[in-house]
Amino acid sequence: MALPPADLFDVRSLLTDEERAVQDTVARFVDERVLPIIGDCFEQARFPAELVPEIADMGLLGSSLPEEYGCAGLNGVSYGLICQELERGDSGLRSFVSVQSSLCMYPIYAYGTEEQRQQYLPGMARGEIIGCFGLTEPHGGSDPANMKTHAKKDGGDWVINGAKMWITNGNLAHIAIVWAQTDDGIQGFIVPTNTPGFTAQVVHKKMSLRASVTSALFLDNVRVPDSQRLPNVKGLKGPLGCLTQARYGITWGPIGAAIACYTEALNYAKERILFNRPIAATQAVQIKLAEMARRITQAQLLVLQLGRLKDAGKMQPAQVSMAKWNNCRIALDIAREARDILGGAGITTEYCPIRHALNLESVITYEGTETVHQLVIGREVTGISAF
Ligand code: TGC
Ligand code: FAD
Repeated sequence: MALPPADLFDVRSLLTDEERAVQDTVARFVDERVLPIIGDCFEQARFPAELVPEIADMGLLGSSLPEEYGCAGLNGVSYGLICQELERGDSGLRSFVSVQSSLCMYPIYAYGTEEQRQQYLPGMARGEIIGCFGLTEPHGGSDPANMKTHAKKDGGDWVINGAKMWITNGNLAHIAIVWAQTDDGIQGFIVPTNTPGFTAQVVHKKMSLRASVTSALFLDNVRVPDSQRLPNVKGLKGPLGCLTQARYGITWGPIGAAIACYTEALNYAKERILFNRPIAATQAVQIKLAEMARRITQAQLLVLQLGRLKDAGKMQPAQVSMAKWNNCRIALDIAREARDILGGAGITTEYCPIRHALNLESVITYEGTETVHQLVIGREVTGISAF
């Protein structure tokens, strides 16, 4: 029997019944609700906000957090599969879920008070409260330790001033998780976006992640009570701990984009007749397709082991860096190669590779650029920081 082209090593057989059910549910949603509209959304630079209630109903927001907060309580592998299937649709949709789940709900859960958890998490799981995560600043995102945004204590309040750049969901959000320097190190604040002095401005002219909202945030004497501070973490390890969760999801997501591009190129190559034979019958195209299958298979095995380590409580940030680097790279290369196999047709959004390739230019940059992750591995193996 022929092997399934996008799962040559039967990695799916290594999943539990529950994990397979999660993957199938999200896959159906993507096929039926996302793929028919996403090309147009990308062209129109429109985030499909109408899908958020369905995403929430499926339990995809904060899916790994406990049920007592209205979340699905799924394991890490299931979260990975959710990211993979959503990104098979579009990186923008996966971004929305990554930010809400790993960058906003996770810090409230991990660093917040019980009161903050009760106040925000159930509404966020229902998609009624949308969050954004403000770490990056205009002067350079790779080095967040050099943060300029600061919060000053004033009686029982904090007064926050500064600016954040490239913030996913910024103009959709009801709350922003804002990281700021204080006299006591970097701290996180839950800032309602209707607080006086807070403004969000959409970033226009993007050629990537066009079906996602990206914003600049400005904080001008934004005053919040101490009860909005996340009290259980101080220092850069607070935001970096959130990034480990989000980057983990991003190790899985680009596999979905790669599978979408590879599948489209494979089908096209079998039907495109040139020189009296399908281009799939040429050695040059077969080698390209075989190379895509090889790299997808490696990526699938890498993330499954990473997910099993995560679920066993043993996952290390450097392992996440290696998988984020590898899987963004393979997906971007596959998307560009698939675009080539489609010839001129590949430059339109009638086919997915150009959209995925453009999106993946962001995915390989955000949550730590490829170089940052390479240097994390370099530091891990040499013991010397070369940043
Ligand atoms: P360094 O000295 O390495 O670490 C400072 C403290 O943090 C701890 N730590 C981590 N903790 C958890 N997870 C990690 N991945 C961690 N990495 C480090 C570390 O143990 C230390 O703790 P302590 O207790 O000793 O203080 O810090 P560094 O200044 O040398 O920085 C290292 C570097 C360059 C790796 C870091 O700054 C970095 O990762 N830079 C990249 C920044 C980044 O990824 N920004 C992403 C912004 S958010 C985003 O892009 C969202 S897009 C979402 C979407 O739309 O999907
Ligand atoms: P820089 O840090 O200025 O890097 C420029 C170049 O220098 C890169 O090639 C980098 O690899 C290289 N470089 C950096 N340091 C070194 C070094 N030591 N040695 C060699 N080369 C180096 N941020 C958030 O906080 N929240 C969000 O929701 C969010 N969403 C995003 C959405 C999109 C669409 C995009 C594009 C970005 C988003 N970001 C977000 C920001 C993202 O995390 C940053 O773009 C990223 O961390 C890189 O920062 P930078 O763009 O300032 O590039």
